Amino acid sequence: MQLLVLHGPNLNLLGTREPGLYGSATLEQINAALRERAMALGAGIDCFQSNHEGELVDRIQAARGQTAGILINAGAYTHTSIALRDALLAVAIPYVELHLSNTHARETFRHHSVLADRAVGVICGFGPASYGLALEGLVSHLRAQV
Ligand code: CA2
Repeated sequence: MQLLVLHGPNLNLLGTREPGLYGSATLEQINAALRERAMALGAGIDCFQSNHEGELVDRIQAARGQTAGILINAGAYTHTSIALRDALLAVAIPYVELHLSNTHARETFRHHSVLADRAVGVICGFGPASYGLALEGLVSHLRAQV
């Protein structure tokens, strides 16, 4: 089972700033932990981060036929990007939306997601552990489909 992990804008800065909000793990550390956990679950993962909306759209399009499921922390694009929503719906690959912070406990503009209503599920607020929880949820959802 091959999965895609997408990280949106500014998440390349993880571990360098705002540890109180986003934790102290770097993106590399998060990806490494996720890769191990995925392997233990019998899945492989491909991780991709971009600060550019179009690059994320391109990566989603390239996943068609290659990827059973997507984990996505779209960062601030979560709240704004109809382009990412359209791409996810176009490829029709099941996805789980996740966030490090509890977006509902923050500014009101972070309360709405343009991706959430079509996601398999949404995880937020557990820091770097959100990624592992989202992975477990996605894998068990995909296993239940077959
Ligand atoms: O909590 C999350 O995971 C977010 O997706 C993070 C986004 C934010 O816009 C979303 O509302 C919630 C921001 C990512 C910024 O990442 C940084 C990492 C380290 C230092 C500064 C920013």
